[in-house]
Amino acid sequence: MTTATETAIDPAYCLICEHENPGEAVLCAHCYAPMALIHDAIRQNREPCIISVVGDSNVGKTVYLGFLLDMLSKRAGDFEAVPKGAYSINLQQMVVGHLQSRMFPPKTPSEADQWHWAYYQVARRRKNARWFDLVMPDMAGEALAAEVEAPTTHAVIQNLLGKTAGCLVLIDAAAASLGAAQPDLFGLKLMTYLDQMFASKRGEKICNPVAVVLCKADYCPQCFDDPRVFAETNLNRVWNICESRFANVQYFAASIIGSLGFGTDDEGNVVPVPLHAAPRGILEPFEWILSCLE
Ligand SMILES: Nc1nc2c(ncn2[C@@H]2O[C@H](COP(=O)(O)OP(=O)(O)OP(=O)(O)O)[C@@H](O)[C@H]2O)c(=O)[nH]1
Ligand SMILES: [Mg+2]
Ligand SMILES: [Zn+2]
Repeated sequence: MTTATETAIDPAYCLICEHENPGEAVLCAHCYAPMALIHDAIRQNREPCIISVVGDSNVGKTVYLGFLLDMLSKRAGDFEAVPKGAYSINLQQMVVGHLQSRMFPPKTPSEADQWHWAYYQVARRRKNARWFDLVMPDMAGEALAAEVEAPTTHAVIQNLLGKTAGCLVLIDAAAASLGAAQPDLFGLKLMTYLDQMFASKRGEKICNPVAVVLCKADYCPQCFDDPRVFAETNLNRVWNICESRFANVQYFAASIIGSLGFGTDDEGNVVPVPLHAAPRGILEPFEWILSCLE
């Protein structure tokens, strides 16, 4: 039997990329996953369940994930959630702190060693509920785009998505409702990439649950009425690939902002100012993914 102190100094295999790291390493030398997370996961002695939040740059991944973690730690819904390690709280602290100061958080740097990772144990508050060890990194949209264009550019993304049990694909509904093709085209690229990552047998549909989350729905509230119809109409390319390749897809609308003002930044650019946060539709996609994995 190994004790907690022994585990911390023993060399450890990264649970994301399987690279062997010396015990004192802070980040995995190969994929930059925090080693504290890996030691915590080894101590649990059960396979962690990786849920990934993916999407283009600027769709709202950081804001969404920060609020999701914050809601989980406040026991929203019928969840009981325990963050493992102070590093797991950094993302929600950063996001909530910025919004309280009426600012959006900064763009996530493309370098994987700068990303926030969260490791949570989550279960429903009911008898004999299964505990999930959830690993959720906040990836940068630009790094994801580079990886999707040229697979293996970012080993960490490929390893992570290859091990992902369920995925939240965030799409900018506000831009899509104004007729922009970029959200749909990038979504299509991402779904094609996920199709390759999750593929088991040729020709068979992918069974991993995929929640398509229509973000910034406060700009286009009709999205909340029927997210599926919204996607079919405004994100037809994504909708089609989901129909033909993914067996387990559900559509959700989400928004963090209750009211938005506009101001100028130091360089005189007009920027949105979040006047107050009113999260809506944040837990539902996550709840649905867990219900598929239970
Ligand atoms: N109106 C509205 N705007 C939002 C919402 N969520 C995010 N935004 C806007 O979208 C911008 C980008 O959000 P982020 O969470 O930083 O986006 P990201 O996907 O993490 O982007 P990268 O870090 O570049 O990958 C914010 O600065 C806001 O202007 C929302 O719920 N409503
Ligand atoms: Mg970000
Ligand atoms: Zn690694």
